[in-house]
Amino acid sequence: MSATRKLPTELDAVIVGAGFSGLYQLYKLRNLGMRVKVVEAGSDIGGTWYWNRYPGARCDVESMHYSYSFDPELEQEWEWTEKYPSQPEILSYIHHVADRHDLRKDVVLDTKVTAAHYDEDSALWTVRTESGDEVGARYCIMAVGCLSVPKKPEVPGLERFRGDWYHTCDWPESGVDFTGKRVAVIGTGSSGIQAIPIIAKQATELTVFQRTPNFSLPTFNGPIDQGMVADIKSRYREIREESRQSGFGVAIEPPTRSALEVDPDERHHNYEERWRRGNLTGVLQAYTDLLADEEANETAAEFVRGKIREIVDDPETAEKLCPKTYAFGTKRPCLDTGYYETFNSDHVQLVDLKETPLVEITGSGVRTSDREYEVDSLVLATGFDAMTGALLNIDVRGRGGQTLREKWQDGPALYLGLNPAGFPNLFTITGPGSPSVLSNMIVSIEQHVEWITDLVDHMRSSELRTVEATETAEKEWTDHVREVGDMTLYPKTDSWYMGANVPGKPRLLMAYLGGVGPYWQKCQEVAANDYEGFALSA
Ligand code: NA7
Repeated sequence: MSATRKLPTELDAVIVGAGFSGLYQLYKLRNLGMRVKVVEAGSDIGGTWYWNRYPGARCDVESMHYSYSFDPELEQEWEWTEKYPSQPEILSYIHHVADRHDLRKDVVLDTKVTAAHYDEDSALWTVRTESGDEVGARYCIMAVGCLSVPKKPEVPGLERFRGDWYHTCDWPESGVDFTGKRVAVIGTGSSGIQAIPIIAKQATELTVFQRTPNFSLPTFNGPIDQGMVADIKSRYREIREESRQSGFGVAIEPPTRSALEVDPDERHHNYEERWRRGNLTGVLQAYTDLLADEEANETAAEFVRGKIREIVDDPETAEKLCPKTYAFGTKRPCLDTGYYETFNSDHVQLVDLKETPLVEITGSGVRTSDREYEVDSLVLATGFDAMTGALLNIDVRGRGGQTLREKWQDGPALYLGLNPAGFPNLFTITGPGSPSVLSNMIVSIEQHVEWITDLVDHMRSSELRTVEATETAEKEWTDHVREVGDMTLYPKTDSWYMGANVPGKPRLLMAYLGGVGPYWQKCQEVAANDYEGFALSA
């Protein structure tokens, strides 16, 4: 035992990660009377919302829908202040939940898990940490988050840069003041788009380096509407259930018509009304075929481009900001507050990296194929090695010592996005092959946690020792995930959903597009049929 050991040597379950998923999993397994610890690399709980502290960080799901549903009193008591929750508010919500349910005592902070090895004789997992501690456990649950391994730009020179640099997902807790600074931001995904308007307010000069423009819609964020709050609170149970049965984990009225069967004026009017709702699903869910048919999609894409052209004064800049190379929605659309308007300020300039690619970071700035831009501070909003990055960063070994990295060399394979065959008693929360990042994450997290908890409970009451997906069930599910994805426009786009943002990463749609409701039904059926597709043994 190491002198500073933070973990016991034996547990029933180890959970890796103390975000929304790990904390809820802890709560559920502890309620079964199990010995459980959560191991967390960060210095505090919160996961995504602990790390992503960049200015303007905010969830793109509305506050009233981005919260746990398992504690009905909590959902009545908690008061969100804005339509969309900011990172500090979500973090204080997570802290409140942890305190309310006394979760912290079973969270081991500042401890990075480096390995998890399965031993076939004992049917136990040995989980190892960076400090050398080891713990044996029957179950190993990966609650590592889908967007938790930062990606830097694939150009040399960052170590030479003499100014300050920051990645949006590893932002100093004390914040950063860019007043009086010349700032460069590389990356225009959600993080860049949320941070840029705020950085622009402080910086004397802001240069935005854009590789691919994104579709972004306004949040129309503001103080939360108390009438809406009262209405939702009066029927929260019903709304939560509707969310669980929905396509993306937020209860909305599903579209019924094709975009192509509607008169262009009526269609425009509909998009306009939905634009004003200020959410992700409004325009995207206006018609049945926007994510499946290019011509239909183009009607929505052109509507959004029209908005960009209206907002941005300089026509050349507006054109650069207009996405034209992929279908609307197939890269995660962003929600912003004043993003496009920012480019109307004289001290903000946009550099199109498709025209003049990034070459290197220099001692004093950023060099493209055209010229060097001298800056004092550099912000990397360059995204993540999504969905598989955090799982593969851990040396996970299953039966026969097979590594997860070997198993997934052509892309992730799991049954139901929950368990890879050959890795008994190991579960992934919102793993690849489940709706995950293509849904309201909290709804999907709760589904997975509750399903895993029921399974573990069943194992214990039936005195079973191991559960693992069969190769056949895993293959059938993985094929199904691909087939459903292939019915949509998603696979045509280079996005992090496809692994396309990380050079060398296998290209395939990692999330399941069959819908949160149908997916949940499938998981329930599997459980009801004696965990069909899983091998359970004593
Ligand atoms: P994203 O959405 O992956 O955005 C990253 C951005 O950084 C995107 O514009 C990338 O361009 C750009 N990028 C990445 N690598 C480079 C290099 N090498 N050179 C230039 N530009 C680069 O990450 P976010 O953190 O913004 O958002 C992630 C999710 O969090 C978001 O989807 C929401 O679900 C919440 P690209 O598009 O790859 O050409």
